[in-house]
This record gives sequence, structure tokens and C-alpha cells, in this order.
Amino acid sequence: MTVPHVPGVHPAWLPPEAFRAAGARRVLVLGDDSALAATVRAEVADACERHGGAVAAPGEACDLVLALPSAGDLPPAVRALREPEPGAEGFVLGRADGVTAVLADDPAGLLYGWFEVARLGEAAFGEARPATAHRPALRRRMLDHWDNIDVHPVMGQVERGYSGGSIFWRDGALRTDLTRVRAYGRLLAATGVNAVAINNVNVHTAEAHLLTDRLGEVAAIAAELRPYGIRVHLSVSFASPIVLGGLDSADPLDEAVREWWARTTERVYETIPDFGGYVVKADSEGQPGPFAYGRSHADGANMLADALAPHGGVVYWRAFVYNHRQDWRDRTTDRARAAHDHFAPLDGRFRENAILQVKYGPMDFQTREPISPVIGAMPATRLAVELQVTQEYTGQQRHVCYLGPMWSEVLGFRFRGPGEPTVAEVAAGGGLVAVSNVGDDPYWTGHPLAQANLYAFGRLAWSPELGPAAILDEWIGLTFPGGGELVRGTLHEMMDGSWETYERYTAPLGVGFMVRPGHHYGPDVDGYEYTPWGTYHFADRDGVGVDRTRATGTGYTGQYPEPWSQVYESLAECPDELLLFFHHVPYEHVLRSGVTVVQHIYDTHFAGAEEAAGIRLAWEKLAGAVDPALYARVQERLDEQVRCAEEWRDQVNAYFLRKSGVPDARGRRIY
Ligand code: GCV
Repeated sequence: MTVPHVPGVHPAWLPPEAFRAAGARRVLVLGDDSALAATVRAEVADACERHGGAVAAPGEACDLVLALPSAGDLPPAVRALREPEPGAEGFVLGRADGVTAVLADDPAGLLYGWFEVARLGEAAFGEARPATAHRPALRRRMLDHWDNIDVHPVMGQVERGYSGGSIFWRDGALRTDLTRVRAYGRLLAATGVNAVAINNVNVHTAEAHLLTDRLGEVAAIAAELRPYGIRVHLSVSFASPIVLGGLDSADPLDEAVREWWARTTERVYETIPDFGGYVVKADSEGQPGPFAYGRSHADGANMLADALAPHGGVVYWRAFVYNHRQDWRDRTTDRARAAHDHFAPLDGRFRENAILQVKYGPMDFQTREPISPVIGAMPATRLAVELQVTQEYTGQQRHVCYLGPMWSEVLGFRFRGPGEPTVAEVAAGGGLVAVSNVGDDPYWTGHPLAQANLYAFGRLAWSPELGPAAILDEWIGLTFPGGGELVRGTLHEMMDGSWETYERYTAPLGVGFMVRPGHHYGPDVDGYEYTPWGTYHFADRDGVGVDRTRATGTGYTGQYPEPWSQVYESLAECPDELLLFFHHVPYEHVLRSGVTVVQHIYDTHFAGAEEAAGIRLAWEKLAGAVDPALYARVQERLDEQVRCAEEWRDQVNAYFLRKSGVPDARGRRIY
């Protein structure tokens, strides 16, 4: 095992400098003969070689010990740090008598502890520290890739990918050099991620074959990710028994179909014994599913769960099921209702190893949505919450949009009010999943600053209670070592409020979309207004917004328990930022903030575009302080962000001025 360093590829949050403090010391590893312990030894050797430290042998003096207590005698200084219990994948970190110790029950904990020491830097070797346990709050912390093997004629190699091609495949074949995949695994492990699904949930013909005759490619990717504790998962087509098996049905209750899945899954595990499981998008946006056979989604998921169970695998079954061929004239159909209507009645009917994967909002990864009511409605089902790191609707990695604050709000939301479980707690036994933003771009994420989102996802999946601003600072400190206060302060200033800035210049007050159909970039206020996708704002000359109340609308508010059911139903109590998601109101309706809806639209759009210009201006302070190529890449993206934000501002403001006839109270220029 060697630590992957890929020439020409940005090291992201793991530059060699990040390991200076540990690598300059004497480090003892007491591990077992597992692959993960070998990784920890390789990491330590690599860091010590670079920074002049030494790998200590048992019994020799050391400054840092990473140990499975079962693997040998701990140095006397840290024996007292044994408590508390680390738990699965966890570790205990402490420092006593000049020795820092990472103690774990399993080698995964040692690996995560090693990266925590890197995060702490010199601080890991300062004052004595009481032994503190670090344990992942969510058991499964997974990134989903929407990578295709073949370049799709519309969606390209990576669906909704803004970072170049796939790191796994190129031109229809697995890449020959997979070092970069291992480096990716290393970056993810450093944040706490432990699972990856390697292919698009829209499973096209070539990718369907990964399950059978192209399984070797999955095994090759698994081999690269395994040393960093990451289990590989595969998106599979529900129609596989037909497409690959030559059967005439994919009916989940058909014995021949069930047997096909059982046999096929057995072969997967013969090839990849630690395979994680399947991800399925069924009956959604044209993908096949159980509805074709009059079966429920529990029937579909359970069939796959049964095939996986003997091998310890799980199926992530997506709840993103809605009618994408609806009639815009029909006001009774509400896309926001769909997932709850389909899935809540199935609570308690899913197997233990079936995980229902629910997007955080009821629509589709918008900049602002209420939390999906499905998450609060299925106490007898294992749930995973799905986020989108790739910035499909949040600026496509051309805009700076740090999503940590949004995710933190999502994870901390309590369906039943204060003192009741948070979303993160509800999902603890299932997991946190996100669509990756990584591609073969030299900076991994197209926009170098979008790396912060990938980092924040992993950190929040491990510790949902971490503050997003603190995570941002961690990321800045690791990625720009030695940058000094100018770099740290400027990046913080540019990024910390960037999600809200983005929200200000795009669709207002939670109404969502208003993006250009198809590619979803840039403004198009009526782009989706008369389409079958169910994503409307209903603006007319009198007002705007979607009436989702029980009293007069689609009844969606009734999918929430109290207190939210009442809060969202009430025009007076509904939070401003979601007002137009829940209510259709006149333009002169006064928000809780005291401003009218239309004036709020003007004010926020002027402010948002101005803030985008401020972000660009701030970056100029860093000319000469960061790597010139990185500087130029960010600057080019910031130019586009400022242009696009002005376009959003002018189109949205012009639209609402023309619809409402209400002038801007401050007389600013609207076209
Ligand atoms: C993979 C949105 C995206 C689609 C994506 C889908 C999903 O609709 O626009 O590209 O498909 O979500 O999450 O399945």
C-alpha cells in the first residue's frame, strides 16, 4: 500500500503540509493485519519521510501512538486514556505526559483518528488533552456518483457534473490508471465518508452491465477505495432481469425474478466480498419500477433487500417518485406531495436492510425548500437523507455557494418541535447521502472553492452538530496552509454567507426553480411554468406563490406533524423564506420582516447581485497570496458569477415589475 499523490492534481484538503506536525514526530502504530491498519502505517511512513519524523517500534519512545489496544502494550503515558469507549469506526483522542494517543476498537477508527490529528496540526501536540471520544453520528456516509460509462448525448459523461469527465470511466471504458480513485478515497476518508455509489441512478444500457459482465470494473474500483475504508455500491436498473437476464418480467413477486436477483447478487459478493449494496431509482423520471406490475415500492425494495441480506448488503431505495408528465392546467396535482403520498403509507413494510433514500426537500435540491415531510413520517423505516453536493441548482460550480449552512439547517430540523429528534437523529441508522461534485478536473470540483462543499458534507455526516462556519475554517486552514490571516479571513468572508447571497439573487421566498429548463443554469422565470414537471410559481398580475394549504390549496401542509403543519398553514406564522412555497399572496402582502413581497424581491435581488460583486472584489485581495493558476481559475468563475447574478437580478426584477406594476420604492433601475 502506498499513499496516492497524483501529479498535476490539486491535493485539496490533504496537501503534504497538513501532515507536518505529525510527520515531524516519532509515531507508533499498533494495529492488526487488516488493510486499513496497513493504510495507517503507510500514511504514517509517508508523513514521517516527508517531514523528518520517524516510525517508532513498539517499546521505543514516541510522541504519537495510534493503537488498537488489543494489538500490543500501550506506552505507559497513555494507558490512562483508555476510557471512554471509542465504538464502531470511532476513536478516542487524548494527550498525557507528552504523548498523544488515538485509540480505536477497529482499524477504521485508527484511520479517522489519523486524519483528526492532521486537522489539529500542532495543536495535537500541545497541552495535555482529556481523552475524548469521536464517533460518527450517522452510520452510513455516502457519496453517489451520477457517472455514466458512455458519454450521454444530453447529460454528458457525468449527469449534472460540472467538473469534467468521470474519474472512473473514459470513452466507454474503465480508466487504466485508477490512482486518482484511490486519492479520492483518501480525501473522502479524511472527512469521514465510508461509502460510494459509482454510477448514475439513471441506469443506461452500458452501466446496467456493471452488475454482470462488467462487474470486474466495479471490483477494480472497489480495490482502490477499500484501503480507505470505503465500500462500493452500484446503481442498478429495476429491469435488470429483463435487460440482462433475458426474462420477460421484472415483477418483484415473480419467483424467477427473485431467483435471478439472488443468483446475480451472490456472484457480486463472490467477486467483491465487501460490496455495499444497490441504489435504485424506480418509477421516477422514466426509470422502470414495480408500478408496472401493480406492486408497491416496498415489494420492489424488499426483493432486492432479500437478495442482499445473506451477504450483509443494503439497498438504498430512492423516494424521488413523482409524476413528471403532469398537466400544468391541473391545480390539484402537487409534486411536493408525491413522495409522502407514495411512501408514508408503506412505513413499517420495508426490510431491515432496505434504506429509503429521501431528498432533503419535497421538490428537487432547490436553494431553499422545506424539509421533506417523508423524513418525519416513517418512524418504522430506515431512512437516509439525500443532499446534492454537485451544484445543479446552486450555481453549477461557476458560483461560489458554500452549502454547509443549508445542510446544517436541514440536519438540525426537528419535525415535532424543540426537544424532539433532529433530522440527523432520524437518519442515524440509515445515513446521509449526497450527489458528488467530483470529476477529472485538476481541482476535482471545477470551481476550486467548491471543494469546501465536499469537505463539509463528510464532516457533517460524521458530526451534524459541527458549525458550518467552523467547518469552513477547517477546510480553509487545511487547503491553504501557511496562507496567513489575509487568506483565511478573505476566504471566510467570501464563502460563509454565499448560500444566502445565491438565494437572494435567484428564485425568491422559497418558490424555487425559475431556472432555464434542461440544463438548469441561469434565470428563466417562466421556464418551467407551463411544463409537465410540476414546478410552478403561479405569478399573475395580483400575486405569486403556490397555495399548499389545507384550507384552500393542495393540502401539502397536512403532511407535516404539529407544530409545522400549523406554522406552514398560517400566513402569519409561515417563515418568510418559505412563504411562496406554501402560500399564494398578493404582491403587497407584508412579510414578517415588515417589507412587502414585491419590495423584498427587488431589495434582495439588488443586494444579492451587489454581494456577488463584493465576493469578486474580495478575491482580488488574494492576488499573489495563493497559487496563480488557482487564482486565475477562481477569478474566471467569479466573473461569470457576477455576470449571471446581474442577469438574475434584472430578469427577476423586470418580470415582477411588469407583472405587478408596483414600482421599486427606492427608484432603482429596473428594465
Ligand atoms: C439523476 C433531478 C436532476 C436529474 C436527476 C434527478 C434524480 O431531476 O435534474 O438529472 O437524475 O434529479 O435525482 O434522480
